[in-house]
Amino acid sequence: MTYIAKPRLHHPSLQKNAVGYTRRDYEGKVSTLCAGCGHDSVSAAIVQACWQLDIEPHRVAKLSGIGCSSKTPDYFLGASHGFNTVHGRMPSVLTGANLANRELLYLGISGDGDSASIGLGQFAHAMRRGVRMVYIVENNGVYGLTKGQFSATADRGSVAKKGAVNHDAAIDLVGLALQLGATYVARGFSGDKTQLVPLIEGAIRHGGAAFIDVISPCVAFNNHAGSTRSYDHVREHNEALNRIDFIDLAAEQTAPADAALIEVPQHDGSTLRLRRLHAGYDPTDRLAAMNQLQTLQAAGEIPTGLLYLDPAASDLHQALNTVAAPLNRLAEAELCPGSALLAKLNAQLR
Ligand SMILES: Cc1ncc(C[n+]2csc(CCOP(=O)(O)OP(=O)(O)O)c2C)c(N)n1
Ligand code: SF4
Ligand SMILES: [Mg+2]
Repeated sequence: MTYIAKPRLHHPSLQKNAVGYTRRDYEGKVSTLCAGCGHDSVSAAIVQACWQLDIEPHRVAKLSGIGCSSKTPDYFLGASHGFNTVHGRMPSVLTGANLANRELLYLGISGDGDSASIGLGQFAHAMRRGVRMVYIVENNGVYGLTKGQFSATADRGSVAKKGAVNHDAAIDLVGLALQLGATYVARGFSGDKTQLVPLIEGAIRHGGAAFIDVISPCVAFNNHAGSTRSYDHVREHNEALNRIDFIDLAAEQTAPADAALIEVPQHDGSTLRLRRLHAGYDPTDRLAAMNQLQTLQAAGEIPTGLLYLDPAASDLHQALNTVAAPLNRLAEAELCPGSALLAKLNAQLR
């Protein structure tokens, strides 16, 4: 047996959400990750967010690549659709699935090795195309599964467990996502679930490419002094720019009286209310976000929170003007244009 199934029985009095599911219905198998691995906290945050947002588990598709992080979809949403791709190829498989059926919620789970090394091109194109999904990178600065080599997101000067120093410049996935046109960009920390759960909820409600970089320490290979991805280092340098206070689904809103609150409307009529923790930070200004990020990171800080949100976000389906119905629901007459139309199309290309 390569996994441990969780007992299905649970207490009949467990609280149910609006669609009739308990929190336990959103769990998966028992995790086989190291005790204390940050990735398990990210799984717990996904469970919490989906339960709170009343998402039916069978309406979710979770896709991943290869790595400890990419194993985690087995540990949450056991009743959802799942696909474990080749290393670094999650974004293209997710793009295809999304184009075939836009009615599902797509969760792309990846690691810093999976997305910043072998899958960097895939990551970039999914962001620039605006594939509607929640793309989470569980970022620990190492290849956890293959025993702790530095990944491409490791900071220059960061020290490995056995003393080697990383001399390469780090790839900042948040900076890249911003530059590539992602319309929801956030950074969380697996050690701060209060911040992370609303960030995931906001991403689920978002109408375009949502990217969340979650600093998720690897306790086996990158949690020592000198590492910039250890629990201690991240706690000490975490600079939260804002907090999502709540996501309100009602269309009618009254303006908040508190100047520290900012309200950002989402494409579906919901509103996301943010509590400003950094004076003057405007999360709807892409250039300002890029500037602020660079400034804080140069000072050794780790900016977290909702870094950027485009309220007018659109997605790949809108760009391609695709049919709304899932392809498997189309009948032959809709799928086959007929020989007359085909001849006309061919004539246009001659
Ligand atoms: C094509 C291919 N190349 C290399 C590997 C070896 N490999 C497996 S996981 C991994 C890196 C995983 O790192 P990351 O995505 O950061 O996940 P983590 O384990 O740290 O969560 C590598 C290089 C592989 N499985 N497939
Ligand atoms: S090796 Fe690291 S990333 Fe993998 S399960 Fe253990 S702590 Fe987590
Ligand atoms: Mg990693």
